[in-house]
Amino acid sequence: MKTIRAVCPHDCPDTCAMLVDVDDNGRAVRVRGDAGHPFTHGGLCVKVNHYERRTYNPGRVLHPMKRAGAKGSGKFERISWDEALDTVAMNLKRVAAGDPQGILPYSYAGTMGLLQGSSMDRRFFHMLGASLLDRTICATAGMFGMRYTVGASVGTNPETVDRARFILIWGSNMITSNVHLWRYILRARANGARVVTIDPLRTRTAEQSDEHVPIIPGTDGALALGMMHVIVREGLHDRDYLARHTIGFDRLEKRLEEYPVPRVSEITGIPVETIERLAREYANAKASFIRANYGLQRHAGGGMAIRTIFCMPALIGAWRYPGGGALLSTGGFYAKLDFASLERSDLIKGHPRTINMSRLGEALTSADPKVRALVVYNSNPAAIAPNQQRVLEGLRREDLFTVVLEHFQTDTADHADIVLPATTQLEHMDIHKSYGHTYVMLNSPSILPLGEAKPNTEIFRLIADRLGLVHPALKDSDEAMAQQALGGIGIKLEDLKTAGWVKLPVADAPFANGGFPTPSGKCELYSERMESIEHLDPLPAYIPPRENRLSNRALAQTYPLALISPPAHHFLNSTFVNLFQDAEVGPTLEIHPEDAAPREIQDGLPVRIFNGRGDFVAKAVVTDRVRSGVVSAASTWWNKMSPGGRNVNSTTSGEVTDIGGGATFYDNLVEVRPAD
Ligand SMILES: Nc1nc2c(c(=O)[nH]1)N[C@H]1C(S)=C(S)[C@@H](COP(=O)(O)OP(=O)(O)OC[C@H]3O[C@@H](n4cnc5c(=O)[nH]c(N)nc54)[C@H](O)[C@@H]3O)O[C@H]1N2
Ligand SMILES: Nc1nc2c(c(=O)[nH]1)N[C@H]1C(S)=C(S)[C@@H](COP(=O)(O)OP(=O)(O)OC[C@H]3O[C@@H](n4cnc5c(=O)[nH]c(N)nc54)[C@H](O)[C@@H]3O)O[C@H]1N2
Ligand code: SF4
Ligand SMILES: [Mo]
Repeated sequence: MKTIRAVCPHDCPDTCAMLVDVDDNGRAVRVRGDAGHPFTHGGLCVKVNHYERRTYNPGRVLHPMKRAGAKGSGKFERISWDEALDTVAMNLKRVAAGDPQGILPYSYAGTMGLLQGSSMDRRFFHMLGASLLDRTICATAGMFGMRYTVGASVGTNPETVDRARFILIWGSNMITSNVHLWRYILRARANGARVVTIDPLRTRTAEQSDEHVPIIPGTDGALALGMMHVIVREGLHDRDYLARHTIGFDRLEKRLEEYPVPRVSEITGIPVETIERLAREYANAKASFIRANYGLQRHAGGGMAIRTIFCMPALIGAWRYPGGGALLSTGGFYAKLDFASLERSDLIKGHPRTINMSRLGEALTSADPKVRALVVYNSNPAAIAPNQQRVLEGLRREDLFTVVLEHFQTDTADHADIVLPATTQLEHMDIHKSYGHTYVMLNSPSILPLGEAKPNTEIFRLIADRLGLVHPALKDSDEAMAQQALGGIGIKLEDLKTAGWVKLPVADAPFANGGFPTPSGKCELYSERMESIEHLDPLPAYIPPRENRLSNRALAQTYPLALISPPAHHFLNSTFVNLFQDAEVGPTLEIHPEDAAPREIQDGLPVRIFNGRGDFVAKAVVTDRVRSGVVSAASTWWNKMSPGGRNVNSTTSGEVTDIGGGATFYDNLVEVRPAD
């Protein structure tokens, strides 16, 4: 028996350190958390606790396959790697001969490993001159919101959160989607901090908080402005911090006059007294911590909302204290990793266009020049992309050649011409950054690849070779690429192999004395770049959802309910749906009794959820866990495991956020009826 150090690869802020026990036959028999890791402390979540079962699952795709039925039918037959590579190379060559921009790579964070996620794949597509992909599906609105305000995806050092004195969990279901931070929250609470959760749903996290504030989706920016209004009106702001470390307070002060509390109460659906009390508690505690998460930026004004919330810690000087401040992502602390060497954008051939992944439906059905070949890896767009009707219409095009690199036969793989078997984290090496802590981590392979599976990196090396592309960068081994990336922060791969992880130098209160990574070095309450680059208001402002009872009254008359679709506890986006479908009670729609009664909707019976874009069917759960006027469908189910073969993304919009071109999954009005 031996034990190998590994890392959970999934798209989750926690990036857990794992240990894999391998028996003498080379079989992984157990996966567990590594108790030595300073942030993840040895716990894994329910999804990954038995990770070996995912790797050895009988449903794994272990051989190359070609389509043997209509697109979407899921009928395939096994072929050799040789035939698969020849077919892929021939088709990519054919498309590239016309216009290489007709080739579209489509990937996201199925694995967050830097090698299997964004190394050889990028080099390959760059050298081909393929269309570039703007990876916006999750986080770009908030990322740009932070960038214009505090300079980058940086914030509170997560390991100091236990020292916070007041905690706002803002649009985060932490116990489901970021459970390792919860331990720090509990310690802070044991030390006297109050914990308040702002969420339209009474989630597991809201339930365990001291207070739950149910907000109307997409109105968080207004709440932040209202709270800042109260803070300034009552003189609770930190004049010294503002003078030294921010720009534009005088202008912000004027702006805040436009957000008196009654107006904010009308927009957010939160009582005036609650807003005033929260503002005072937040400001008086000084070492106040805001855990913002991505839920609240999946709306038309998502970038501005995050920007507005990130103005709050500077207003009260919370950055002065360990545990104070705000956190959405720690990703920006890794800026010195050498991404340029990994991805080699210097190799880009010509001047290819960029396609926004959140608009895949549009790209596949109306881009000019046409998308003629699609290569999907680390993602399942047939299930997770918005505007699903358009996406599926595109994926079914007979003149589109689609390759999917996968572990499982997903909805997207069902639409492939060629499916290629990819290795899982136990079968390949990788290096990792995190968006919830500050360690660089190494995943060593613990077992040999199963069947004929190969790492993404190797698959792209092989395709490049078949295409006759010649460049030393296309020959680099995984180890060589890891070393190139680590070079930027002066870490040796060998040292990482010994230690397992290396902590980045992040101070306990990184912005106690300013030093924000903005052009001015200050927290930019007034952002010239918002105006010059984005042509948006340089000051925080409330940008309402596109689909909301106040901002679009006409639409709200036909489709009165705001539908959100946050992560299900046992799924990770659409990963694990085929393994844990029984742990969730089938696709559900949570609806408040006051909304259910007039529609004669009964608990446990199927309902049809619809709007102008499409519809899907789910089982009604009549509950006051969701605020009235809001309905919630835990996500993201595979279409083929959903009644009618469609999931919630049949109703979500392909419109994008104010900044960052992000998806607006939760900006979505619908109507609900009992299903026949
Ligand atoms: N178990 C599990 N963990 C996950 C994931 C998963 O699918 N399953 N997904 C991973 C990924 S990719 C990501 S990006 C993160 C996402 O992590 P989060 O950002 O935490 O996830 P969301 O569910 O999008 O948003 C969290 C909460 O926001 C609430 N919410 C929705 N709209 C609004 C709003 O307008 N305002 C406010 N205040 N709250 C709102 C939802 O009800 C939900 O409870 O989690 C990661 N971790
Ligand atoms: N309605 C609604 N839709 C949503 C969301 C929502 O909250 N509501 N959340 C959105 C968010 S935040 C995100 S991040 C996206 C996520 O959407 P995706 O990035 O598509 O994530 P997953 O659905 O988890 O699919 C990842 C796929 O990658 C595969 N994979 C994993 N590792 C590897 C590997 O090493 N090699 C290869 N070739 N494949 C691998 C997995 O098997 C899995 O099928 O979904 C978005 N869609
Ligand atoms: S999904 Fe998140 S919490 Fe679960 S093991 Fe992976 S990193 Fe840890
Ligand atoms: Mo995400």
